[in-house]
Amino acid sequence: MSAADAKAQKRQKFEAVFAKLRDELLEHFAAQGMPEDAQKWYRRNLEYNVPGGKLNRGLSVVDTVEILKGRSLTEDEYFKAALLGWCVELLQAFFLVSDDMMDQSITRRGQPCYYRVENVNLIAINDSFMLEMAIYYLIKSHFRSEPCYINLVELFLETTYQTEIGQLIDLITAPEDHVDLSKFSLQKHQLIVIYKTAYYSFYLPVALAMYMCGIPHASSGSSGTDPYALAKSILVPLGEYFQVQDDFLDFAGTPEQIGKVGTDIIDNKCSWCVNTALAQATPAQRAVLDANYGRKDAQAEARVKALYEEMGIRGIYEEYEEAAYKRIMGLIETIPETPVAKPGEVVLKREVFKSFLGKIYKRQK
Ligand code: DMA
Ligand code: MG
Ligand code: MG
Ligand code: MG
Repeated sequence: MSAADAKAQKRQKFEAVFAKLRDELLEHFAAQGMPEDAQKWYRRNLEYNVPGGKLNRGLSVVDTVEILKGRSLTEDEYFKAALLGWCVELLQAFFLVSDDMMDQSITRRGQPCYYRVENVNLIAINDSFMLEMAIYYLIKSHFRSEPCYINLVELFLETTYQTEIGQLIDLITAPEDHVDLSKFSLQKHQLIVIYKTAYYSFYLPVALAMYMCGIPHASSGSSGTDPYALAKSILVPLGEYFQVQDDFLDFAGTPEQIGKVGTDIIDNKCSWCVNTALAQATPAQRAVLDANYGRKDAQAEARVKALYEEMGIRGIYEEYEEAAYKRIMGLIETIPETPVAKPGEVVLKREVFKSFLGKIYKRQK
């Protein structure tokens, strides 16, 4: 079987679990006497917003459990890992439905943003809450009696809080009515992207897999580093790199390629692109940015894009990508190549992080 076929098969198997979880949620909903139209509405919410993405985050939970256990999973183990993967996708769906409203975006995954669907509008706010709470319903329903249950719940809650903090600083650094580029910096950008993206997209899937495999935290007083802290120290920089890619693709990707229309320039976002341009703009180039960035005007947006091209943002991005790849590889290589484990003990492996890095390196969507 070709690598592409294997990938498609993996995705199909994972998607089959979504159908089961969706039905479980809908059955519970119907069993509470909810009317037919509400059942239809909830089904559309789930189907429109949860399954249509790249599924990188969700599949990573399954991949990580497989790598950590070092063998193929039993049917029950696969189902549980996939369930946690879909919970990450539910969390992502909750964030994206609300993010698209706040960013006033047009399309997502090649279709209209959910809030722009006929008759949805502001009901999308409550629908996003329901996507979020489906996570806790499913985890309770399948993990309630397992020792990792409370760890899973606390991790989802903590990660959600971090992401919301990130969304807050992303939004207030980009006021709609007042453009002040002197408030931006690459340092501020780093803080925003770590909170709004890195924790939920990278640390969360791996830490869920680690908890499911029963990896303990280092007991206080023991000399070894906490494996969760070690994972975070690699996955947060990886997530930062991923969001720089997202910012670059917002400018350089076509809607056909990325499935969404970039809005960062019009939205006055503290993006990697504008910070990189600001860092080396001549006074004349700075004046162009001051006059055109963050305006609700397609011509001003085009002027900023032309300036990015003129300043060679594409080339600077390529250099950034090479450097980020090398730096993260270096972090990964601090993990011992052949970790020592007692029989039956599950420990972190380089491959967990290498597989993640391999999935996003030079991504075009
Ligand atoms: C991504 O921010 C962060 C979250 C929590 C969705 P973004 O607005 O850059 O994402 P996108 O480009 O997908 O709208
Ligand atoms: Mg957005
Ligand atoms: Mg946003
Ligand atoms: Mg973006």
